[in-house]
Amino acid sequence: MTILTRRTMLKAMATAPAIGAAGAVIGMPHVAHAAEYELKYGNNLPLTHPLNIRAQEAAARIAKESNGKVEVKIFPNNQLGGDTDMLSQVRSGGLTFFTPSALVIATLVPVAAINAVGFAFSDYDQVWKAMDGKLGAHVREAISKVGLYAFEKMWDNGFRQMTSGDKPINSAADMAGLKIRVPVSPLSIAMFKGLGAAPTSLQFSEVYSSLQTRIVDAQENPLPIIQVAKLFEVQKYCSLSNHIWDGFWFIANGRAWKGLPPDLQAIVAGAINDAGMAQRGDIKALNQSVRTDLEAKGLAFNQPGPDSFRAKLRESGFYSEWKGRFGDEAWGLLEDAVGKLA
Ligand code: X2X
Repeated sequence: MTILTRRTMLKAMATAPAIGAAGAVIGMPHVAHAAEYELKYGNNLPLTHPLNIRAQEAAARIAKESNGKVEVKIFPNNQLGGDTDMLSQVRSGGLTFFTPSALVIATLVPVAAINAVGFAFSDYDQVWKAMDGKLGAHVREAISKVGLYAFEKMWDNGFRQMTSGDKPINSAADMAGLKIRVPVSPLSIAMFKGLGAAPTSLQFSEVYSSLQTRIVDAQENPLPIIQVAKLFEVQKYCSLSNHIWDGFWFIANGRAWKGLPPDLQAIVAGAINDAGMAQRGDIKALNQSVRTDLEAKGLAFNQPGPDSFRAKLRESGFYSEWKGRFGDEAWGLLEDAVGKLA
């Protein structure tokens, strides 16, 4: 008798066909033999999110430019488990690629959460200058020290906004006691506690159901995620707080990456970094158009100013505590990009 556990099911799914296989590449001659390098990429987002759309383009380009030698198989939407599972799989080599949010990889590489300090970045010019510059280089270096390779161009998640079920959040005072889901991330927990809320860490795979069953009353994510994960079905209000800028590090298992010959590394890195740049453009455009769609679907929007939140975070000691945790070097690089914070 075969007993199907969650583990054995996940294993079975890992061998099932995934999107992005070489066969899906338009105009490619049929290649009878398997690719020399079969690289698995897992992520936590629905197929319709720009991250998956651009990743499929990258996979097709890699298959083509490598003449079928490299095949990237994509497992979207938590098919291989939640963030915590995928992070351990990419460390062990079970997965070659994963795109954790900066918040999530910070469970392993604490300094990676530096871009998510509350109300630090005010616009995308600041964000990309920092993340493509010294601050990003500092984080990539830290990621390399735990045996992972981070591609040069970070992908965009977006500015995080709050949604809630009972009442809109107009100022920091409305956060008191709010049961809000946050990612599995020490910084998110500390920040929402600092704001007076009652945060719970849950993997993204559990967000919809935990809102539906009212385990939590609120969550926070960029608008494109609220749209593609259909969170508007289980939330009523959206407060445009822009409280965190969040991005995804495209990371590879270090041994698998070093095992690719340099010419193939160049092909893979070129395709992934270019796809990341295009994905940034997609998210920026979506942030501007998605609100109208979500309003039509019943979400009521408001736009609280940042001042009451910033004041509350200062008062609770959030900035000084995290300055100490990140250290002077990283904090200095952040402040070079955004101005004085604490
Ligand atoms: O879990 C989330 O909220 C998400 C999808 O934004 C991250 O990956 C951090």
